[in-house]
Amino acid sequence: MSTPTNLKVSEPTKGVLTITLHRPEALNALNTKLLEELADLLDEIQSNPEVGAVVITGSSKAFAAGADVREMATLDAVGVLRDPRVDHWKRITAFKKPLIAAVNGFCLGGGCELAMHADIIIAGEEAKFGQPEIKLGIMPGAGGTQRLLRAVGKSMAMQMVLTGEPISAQQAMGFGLISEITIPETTVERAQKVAQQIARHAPIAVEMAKDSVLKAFDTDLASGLLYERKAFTLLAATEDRNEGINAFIEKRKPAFKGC
Ligand code: CO8
Repeated sequence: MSTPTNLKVSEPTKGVLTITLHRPEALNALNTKLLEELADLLDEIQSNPEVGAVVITGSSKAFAAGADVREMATLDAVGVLRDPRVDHWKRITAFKKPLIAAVNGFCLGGGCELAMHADIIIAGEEAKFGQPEIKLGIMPGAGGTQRLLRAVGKSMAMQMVLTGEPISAQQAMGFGLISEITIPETTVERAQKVAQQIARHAPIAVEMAKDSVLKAFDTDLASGLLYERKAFTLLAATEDRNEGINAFIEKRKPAFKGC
């Protein structure tokens, strides 16, 4: 993969890789190039055993202010239909390792949709979450009507999507869109701490646990419980499961190997 120009990527530290969206001139607006670089990077990380979890963040002013409106203005209906970003979003959705969004500042439109692709969102107290597309005569197109509804419920999702007005980090916390509020200076650090905690666990168990929780979004309870049970049973075939249980019994720290 060539070096990304719209992302800053850390070396893995304690099993955690940090990706920083970097288009300061456009408040990290998600253009095709940025999304392609992100999707390529996540594809690559997928098979890197040194990475147990990923933190994605932006700047103190903006996590991301949405899709790139200037680029969108160049697309007609066929252009939107054939938009390569649809495939990039699919690849981001398919990422199997835990993804934690550390959000400060504006988190709008496609930016909010990207944050909602994360498994956990931790936000600074000044963060603003919104789906302002309606003000542009369009609507959310990368999951904003679906994932937002599942995160905050019908009434608040409708209010955000139909008025285009953002909500504060405190409101986002109250509605369950995010899991923690921090002071802005410590948002990334806190997300990295949570990611490190996750990255210490058995990788296959983490992957299956994430997969099972996500299954709840698109299945009924009985099917979800069956799915969970099968994943739980499969884990019994891993060496890490024996290691985890034996380490507990022997009162020592487990040494997981990812198999
Ligand atoms: N796209 C392109 N450029 C942007 C964007 C954007 N989304 N947001 C900000 N910028 C640029 C501005 O144009 C400006 O550039 P310049 O200095 O060259 O004029 C620079 O970033 C700084 O922005 P502002 O001067 O506007 O900064 P303010 O602090 O005054 O305002 C706001 C910040 C409130 C965030 C304001 O910039 C704003 O309203 N931005 C647009 C927000 C928006 O409407 N987002 C939704 C976009 S549509 C979308 O996300 C649809 C997703 C569908 C995905 C489907 C994929 C298949």
